[in-house]
Amino acid sequence: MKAIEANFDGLVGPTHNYAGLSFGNVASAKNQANIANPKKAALQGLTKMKALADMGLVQGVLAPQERPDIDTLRKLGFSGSDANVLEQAAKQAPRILATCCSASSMWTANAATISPSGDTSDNKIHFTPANLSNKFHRSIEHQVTGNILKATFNDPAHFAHHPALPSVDHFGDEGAANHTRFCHEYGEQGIEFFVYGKHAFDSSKVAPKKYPARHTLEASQAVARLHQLSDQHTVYAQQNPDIIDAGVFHNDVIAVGNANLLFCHQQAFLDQAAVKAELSEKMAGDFHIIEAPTALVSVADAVSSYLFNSQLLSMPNGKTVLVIPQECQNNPRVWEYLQSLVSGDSPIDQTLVFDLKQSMSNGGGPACLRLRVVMNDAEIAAANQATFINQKLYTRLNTWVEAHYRDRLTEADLADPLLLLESRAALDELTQILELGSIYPFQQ
Ligand code: SUG
Repeated sequence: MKAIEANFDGLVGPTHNYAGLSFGNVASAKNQANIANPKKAALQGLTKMKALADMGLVQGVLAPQERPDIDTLRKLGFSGSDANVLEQAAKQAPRILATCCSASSMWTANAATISPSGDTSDNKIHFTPANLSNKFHRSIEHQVTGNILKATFNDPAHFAHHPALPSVDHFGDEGAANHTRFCHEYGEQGIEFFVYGKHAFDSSKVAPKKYPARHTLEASQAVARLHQLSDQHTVYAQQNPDIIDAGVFHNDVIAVGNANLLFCHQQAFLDQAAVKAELSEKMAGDFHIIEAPTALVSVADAVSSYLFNSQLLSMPNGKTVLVIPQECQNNPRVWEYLQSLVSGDSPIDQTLVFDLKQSMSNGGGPACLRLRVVMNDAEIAAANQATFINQKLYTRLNTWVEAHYRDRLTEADLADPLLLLESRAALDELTQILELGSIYPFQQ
């Protein structure tokens, strides 16, 4: 059956800020305490969504989380009115308050792992929200993420929703940031490629030394079992531990794939030759790998420019487009490499540059901001139609952002009880615009 790849981007929430919460993510650490502009962040994201929809791609939007997360603060012992909870947390544990205010759910590549119906034995699309257990501020996302996914893909005849894996380091799961699906035709059986950072139950295996490996092999295997994937069509690869220590905290910072093309850095994987051989063999037939050599693009340049955190898109006209952040244009070595890449006889025809600086400053590029869902016509029709970006929804969301979002936010503002009220008012209206029902704790 004919299918396409839809992209569901995370809408940036009203509390977007720079709190330096992600050890191992260089940009997050570097920009800690910068002044954030949540309004600009949300509008930059919407601009990318609208541009891709205008190019004829199916583009959806996923709602943000409720932040500040008063429920979690109460679980940690803060009590009284909501304003009291914020006040106590700000006084006694400001760093914990910051973790409960992050707009990190914007990076929907980490929302879940998704297997298209062409790969699963019951022919449904399977969703498993990522537990994101390595970072506390992200580990509190998966419950509401599950609610959002169920409200967006809300027909049990087509969509199978699993709960997140157990929230413990052994099953650390970062979702689609470490998962790629290759295929010859989107609607047919594909190859699912799971990349992990370490083995949880075998300490003889190599692992990074400086920064954490957030994702385990055992988590990937559990997701593959839940999604009813077959071994012949699944490939597991370990990330090169040295590049995790150089700031590559997710595989999508060093590799991107789509259809029958893998674009990656020369140092992306441990035993890269074996990984390439297994992918090529299982893909059987026309399969392309573009490997950027270290001599032209260093790992440091890849991390600072986010060259590989790009979206590799198959356009309706058959062309392949690479969506990159402006930071690639600002790096002369990366830009020169890209120019030579697209000018030759390359599987990539064109680059498309976006200004996503607000998100980039927290380590989130074009690919982090989107969750891919391969869907056939029946599945597109079964999804929540109010979540697909078109001119009307784009205009409505722009107006909604202008009305509800601040253009300046610092860590000190997070305790402001007005910010909580503004955020809840915004999200309440958003659930109506996107026809999501009651998905947030404050709506229960
Ligand atoms: O999990 N940054 C996110 C960035 C996620 C990028 N996603 C992908 N590569 N797919 C993270 O590290 C920083 C928040 C802060 O420091 O305020 C943050 O959570």
